[in-house]
Amino acid sequence: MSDMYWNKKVETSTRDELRKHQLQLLKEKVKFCYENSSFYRNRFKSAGISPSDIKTLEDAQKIPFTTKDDLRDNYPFGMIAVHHDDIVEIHASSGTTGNPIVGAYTQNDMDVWAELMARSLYATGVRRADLIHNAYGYGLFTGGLGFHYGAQKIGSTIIPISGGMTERQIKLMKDLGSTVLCCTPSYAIYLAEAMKEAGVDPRKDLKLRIGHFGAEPWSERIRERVEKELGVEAFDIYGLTELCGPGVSVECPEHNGLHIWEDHFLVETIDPETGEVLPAGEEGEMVFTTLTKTGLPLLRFRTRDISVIETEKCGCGRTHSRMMRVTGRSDDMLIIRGVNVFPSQIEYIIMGFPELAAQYQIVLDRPEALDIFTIKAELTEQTSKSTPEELNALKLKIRQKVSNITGISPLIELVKPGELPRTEGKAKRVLDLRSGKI
Ligand code: DLL
Repeated sequence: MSDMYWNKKVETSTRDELRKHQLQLLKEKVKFCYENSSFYRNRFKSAGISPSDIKTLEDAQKIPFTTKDDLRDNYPFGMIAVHHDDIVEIHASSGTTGNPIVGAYTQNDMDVWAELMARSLYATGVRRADLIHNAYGYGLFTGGLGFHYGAQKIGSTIIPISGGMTERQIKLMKDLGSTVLCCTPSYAIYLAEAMKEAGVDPRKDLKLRIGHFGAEPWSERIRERVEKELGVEAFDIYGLTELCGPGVSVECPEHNGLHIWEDHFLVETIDPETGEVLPAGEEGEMVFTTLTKTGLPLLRFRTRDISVIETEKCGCGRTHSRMMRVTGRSDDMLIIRGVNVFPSQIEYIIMGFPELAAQYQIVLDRPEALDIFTIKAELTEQTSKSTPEELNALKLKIRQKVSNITGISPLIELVKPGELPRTEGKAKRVLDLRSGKI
């Protein structure tokens, strides 16, 4: 039985023990932030509170929220609570404008992250003997390296294939006998389709048994499809750059929500409109406090992810509360092929091109497995008279700029002045035709 857990004592400790442990860490972290981060010291002062006001876990509610905007306004290193020399690794994800959100980690943060990823992989049945095909992107995105560190901690064999080159992915999965697949759920579906086309039958030709899918919302219908088509047991895994990356929470074999590793994170659910804290079991925006992070600790960070938290013990014996699937966001962030994109980033880019008028539209569709990302932009009266060659060169420039800033390449459609739909009220900048497509 104990072989089910990476750290049985922690994963199955009573809720009382867990809460006691959280309170101790919360008090220490609040004091640490007050003493080491001018951002938090100022926040505390303007809220009229001091670390000694935090005496219970509920007292955390006295602390003002931290938002993505705070990170953006203090880009890149304004919120770091340690000396620069103590930062050993940087990751990043999309911010709301041109600047990314920077995750800066100390060695302590890296060790915790590897530990939580090992715990997450282990909870789903990954063991030393496994061969892990890791198709999450390596680089600034936390997916690739997060799984990498966790797999190494367990001692499994990691295949750092990263994204793209699907044919080669399939060949290697087959030749090496990979047993675990890690990638976004949409790439898993794409892989399944590509296998069909290549005449590869995953159930006969591959040894896959476990799939770790996350970084974007997915549904039970996708689970049924990937399980059937790839012959894996599919697990949902959640996380964000600001907290560590993947490994904040993961599904166990009961498949009834994702266990949040509460010995490292304090989670609350709030009403996104009023900020009011909601009781367990009610849907709201998840807010996390990092209890052990040192490089860039965050108090009451608003994730904008909407979910429901359940606190009853799970059939697997773990006591850490469970978040249900993320059902949406309380801001306008889009996740396109696993990459976070804010409409404001696109607007910022479009406005930087004097050849374009101010009207644009983002169109997202999913005719097959993968998202199609199109930006329609209106030309000015003058540029609409350009030659086809000039227009092609302009398209390429816009595409490159978007790709540089967001990490994802769109299709660009340049349209005549006045061609995009006008509304009397708010402009409809995003046309998302993907929902319910898979
Ligand atoms: O997506 C970390 C990650 C990598 C998680 C690989 C799981 C697997 P970011 O790029 O910072 O980090 O994006 C974080 O992605 O706030 C959610 O909106 C969304 N997200 C992440 N995991 C899930 C999931 C990584 N399992 C943002 N279900 C988060 C739904 C998810 N949305």
